[in-house]
Amino acid sequence: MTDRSTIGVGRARACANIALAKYWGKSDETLNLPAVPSLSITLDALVTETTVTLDDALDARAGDVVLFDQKPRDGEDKTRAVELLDRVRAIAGDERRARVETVNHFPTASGLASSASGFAALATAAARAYGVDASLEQLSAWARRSSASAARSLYGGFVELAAGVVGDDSLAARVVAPAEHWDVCIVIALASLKRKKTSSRDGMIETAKTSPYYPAWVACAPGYFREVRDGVLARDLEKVGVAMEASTFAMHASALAARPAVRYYAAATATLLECVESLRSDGVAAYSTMDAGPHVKVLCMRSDAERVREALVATGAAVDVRVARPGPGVQ
Ligand code: 2P0
Repeated sequence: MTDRSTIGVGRARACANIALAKYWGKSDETLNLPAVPSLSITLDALVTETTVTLDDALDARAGDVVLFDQKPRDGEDKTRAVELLDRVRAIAGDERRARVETVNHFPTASGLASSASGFAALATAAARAYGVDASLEQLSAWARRSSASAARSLYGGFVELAAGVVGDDSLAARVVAPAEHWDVCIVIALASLKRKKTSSRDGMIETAKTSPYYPAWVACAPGYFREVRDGVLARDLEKVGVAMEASTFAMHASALAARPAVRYYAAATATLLECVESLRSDGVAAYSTMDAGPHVKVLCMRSDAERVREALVATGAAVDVRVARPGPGVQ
């Protein structure tokens, strides 16, 4: 039990992350454990702020209130937020319901990893509101249970999440190198502001169930992960970039071979990918990645970021292009 007089409001700010070695597929759906190891950069430009306020006026029947950008949110997003709150309530021994207010400083549900920053911020704010003294590792494991990529957003810089062992609910992410380790940028070209049709969760579950290429993906992913990890530690952009592109396209190939196909790219995606290839033939070290959405994210050195940004803008295929740098963990 916790001391009720000192608790009630928790606030947290977390940054989204972009995976250089991708997570796609689960080894344990109940505990939400990834089937493959992944490695990401936490990004300073994609921020979610969440406040959790315990509210005595909300009884168990009224339930929690979840607001995204000041609008009430129901459905799957709310269910997953309430499940996280339920787990924190069980640990705190406190039944009170909460009001959750989340503000995303970037477009949500379009493949820009809003669930990563969202659940990292929610786990942290909820622990604070309910007076639970949790370590970063515990918060990372709670966030992972809601969204595996969220486990990585508790930490700043370059972060890994191992593949999960079935039944192990303690799996948390850990830091590979701090944000200052390497002066790289991710230039994010938004291909569309539409909400995506297939969530990552549904997309990866369908891929695992029906794609003949899923076993090949699971077999190859640890190799891409090791190459990315070694490359990050050695600050070797070419090594990381080549392995990141291989991880990206293998993940998307496994999804495309699902029945029906799980397809995230749009027409603009191909134009943006071609732009990055042509930058490379002009001698700029720039490499593409894509997540569960049509956007293209480009890894390059900070000194090349402006040139990459201008080239992506000049294609006319992006609705917005922004530059992000390795950012901090949850605050
Ligand atoms: C990643 N993605 O490593 C990969 C690459 C999208 C493509 O993690 O089911 O929202 O909630 O654990 O974490 C997005 O999936 O999925 C994701 P759940 P999540 O960043």
